[in-house]
Amino acid sequence: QHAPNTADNKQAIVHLFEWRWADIAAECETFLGPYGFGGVQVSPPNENRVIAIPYRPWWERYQPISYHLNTRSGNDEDFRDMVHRCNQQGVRIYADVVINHMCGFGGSGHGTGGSYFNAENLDFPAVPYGSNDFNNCSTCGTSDCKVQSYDDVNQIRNCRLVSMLDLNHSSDYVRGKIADYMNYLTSIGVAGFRVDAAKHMWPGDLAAIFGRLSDLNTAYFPSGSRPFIAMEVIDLGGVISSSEYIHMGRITEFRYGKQIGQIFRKQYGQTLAYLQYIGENWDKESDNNVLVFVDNHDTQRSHGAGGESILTFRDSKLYKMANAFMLAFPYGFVRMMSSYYWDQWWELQSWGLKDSNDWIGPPADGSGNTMGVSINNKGNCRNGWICEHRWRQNRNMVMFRNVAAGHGMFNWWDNGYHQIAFSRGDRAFIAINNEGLWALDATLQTGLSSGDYCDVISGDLSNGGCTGKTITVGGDGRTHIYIAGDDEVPMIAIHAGSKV
Ligand code: ARE
Ligand code: CA
Repeated sequence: QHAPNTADNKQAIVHLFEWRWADIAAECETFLGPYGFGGVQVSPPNENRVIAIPYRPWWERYQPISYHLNTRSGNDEDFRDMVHRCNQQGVRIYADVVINHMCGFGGSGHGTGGSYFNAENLDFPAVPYGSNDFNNCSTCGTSDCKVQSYDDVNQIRNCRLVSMLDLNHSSDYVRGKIADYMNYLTSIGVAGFRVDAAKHMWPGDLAAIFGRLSDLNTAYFPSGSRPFIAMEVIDLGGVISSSEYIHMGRITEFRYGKQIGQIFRKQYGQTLAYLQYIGENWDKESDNNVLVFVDNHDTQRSHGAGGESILTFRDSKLYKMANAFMLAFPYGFVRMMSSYYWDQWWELQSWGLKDSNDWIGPPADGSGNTMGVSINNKGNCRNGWICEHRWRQNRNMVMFRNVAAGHGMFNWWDNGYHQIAFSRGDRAFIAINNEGLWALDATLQTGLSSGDYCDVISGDLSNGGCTGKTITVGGDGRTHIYIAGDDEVPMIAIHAGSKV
């Protein structure tokens, strides 16, 4: 379904990419709950192939070996503990489910949970799946069984995505195994799924699998609640359209992050003024059908789509501005990215520059065990974890979005170029200045009731005072906004919950 099953109608989630379950549980209790986050997308919880060359890349988790919950993030017990503790805080867990395929062809060994597999014979006894459960080269039709052309629907769906053994979802048995796995997750208390590589599965097969899903666990959700579904369909035009999937749930709207990146980077003559029309009024799927994000774990390392336009933590100023816009504007269900750091190594390939370190896995010890997230007394993450979601500007805009929920966009203002402002009914107001040189200096309608408001970009409301700028709104709802062009983070955001 399209509704995310968040508690208290909360409006945004965060992808804690590669985090351990124990760390996520603690984060729900100490941070995500108190700051109004609706949920967490977690890395695939099921057992995966252990890749040694390169050494323990992040992408090994997209190569399933079984549906046992045993990975570098933790085991079954850790996962259950996390789901329970997060739900107790009103923070939902969304599992990334890799159901299009098993691991890459060739070789044999043991997965992260110790299960044996043979990827030469297509044997995964811990499920069990055998060679009959996979698409064969004749249903696919290419010489090496791999997807070779993204112009051929049959290849995309029946061939191996970068060599990974492609499950035959027309089989009742395969559908049953996948549904059992997903039902096991919801029985624990998971609220929904990010469905990996949905583009590579036939919509009819997915509908049959989703039709077998149980209602959510009534210990945490009203009876009859259905799992939230967000399908990974990269649709930048091409033979497969996101519209084939939206009757079943939301799709990941990749055009959004690409366009947001282009606009904030001022590429191709684009300006912030255009943002007024972003969403269904432009070329995208409608509000209720999309999951939106500035970057994700693929696009931040050029694996998915969007190329060099994508904004990430490496461009922190623009990234904060893009996230703030996304969280302020009423379009889509919002997902924030939370990353770990790696050193890039750019090398020239025939098609252009490539980061040859894009495979590097999460911070780990010498034996490849993922390291815990440590947090200093200022609330910032250390030892390689970036924690964009903890940056004040990002974190406070989550509350802005919650406070503004249900209110449309009003009082749009722009200078024709890179300065914009708008309100969300009488609940919230934001102004962004991406001119660089020129100040934003204008008297604007905020839609808010008169009073003093704490700007949640430059500070926090604390003990009735504001640690940042205070903005005074007059009886007519107007205020004078001044944002210097070279401000550290050139934005102002105030809302009904930030009244001093
Ligand atoms: C790895 C190695 C391969 C090796 C393979 C098997 O990199 O060289 O052959 O293992 O041994 C991730 C990584 C892959 C990795 C894989 C498995 O990105 O590099 O392969 O894990 O370990 C397409 C798909 C889309 C997919 C993107 C990345 O349509 O579904 O490619 N995204 C998801 C995940 C990824 C994950 C997988 C799927 C696989 O988010 O993290 O892969 O489970 C156009 C098309 C898009 C296409 C895009 C990029 O825009 O329209 O459809 O996306 O190009 O090719
Ligand atoms: Ca497939």
